[in-house]
Amino acid sequence: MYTLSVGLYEHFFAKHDYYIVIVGLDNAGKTTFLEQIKAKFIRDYGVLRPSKITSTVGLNVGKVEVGQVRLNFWDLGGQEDLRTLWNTYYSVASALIFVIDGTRRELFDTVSSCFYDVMKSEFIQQIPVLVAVNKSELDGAATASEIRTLLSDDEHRSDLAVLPVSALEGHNIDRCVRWLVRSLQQADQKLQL
Ligand code: G3D
Repeated sequence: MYTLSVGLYEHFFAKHDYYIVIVGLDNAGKTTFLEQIKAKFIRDYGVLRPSKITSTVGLNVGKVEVGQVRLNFWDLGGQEDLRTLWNTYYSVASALIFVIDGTRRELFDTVSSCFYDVMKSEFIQQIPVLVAVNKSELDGAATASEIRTLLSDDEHRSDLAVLPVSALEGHNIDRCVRWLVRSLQQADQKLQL
């Protein structure tokens, strides 16, 4: 009876943990993006002022709960020498967020080859991928469809989304998180079939 009660409790109330890797070139806005997620989904979270946010060196972590789901974020450093470490996280990741500075067109070739390298991973091919086109509030920022063309993404992948965001202003952050939760749950359902 005790085991049954614990089983039922876990079924209905236990949080399901997912692990989400955030990558992208240095200064794309990864840390600001994660700060906004925490600000929006953690009650009374003391958000860092943008001036206090420094570029990701090593790893920033964050944990938020959305309904029955707990999202554990790992924001990885984007400098060239740190990028080689990204794939050590892929095998345990449930989803990946690739953050792009939509205003730095001179970096788009680098972004494109970096994205290609990420997508080559057999682990990443099996999990939801969200491309966040950041700094979209600034004049001249690339649109989501421009970035789709740049990344030559596979339109047939339903678990890949490209969304314009402003991490600084919080635009579309909720939408990104809701897309992630929905995609992660759909991926789980497919595994159970
Ligand atoms: P990183 O973690 O990817 O290295 P950061 O990037 O989050 O440290 O952000 C790098 C710089 O971009 C920061 O500015 C930050 O305020 C700015 N930034 C992040 N997101 C946005 C955005 O949506 N819009 C605009 N306009 N700026 C953004 P500084 O000046 O501190 O380098």
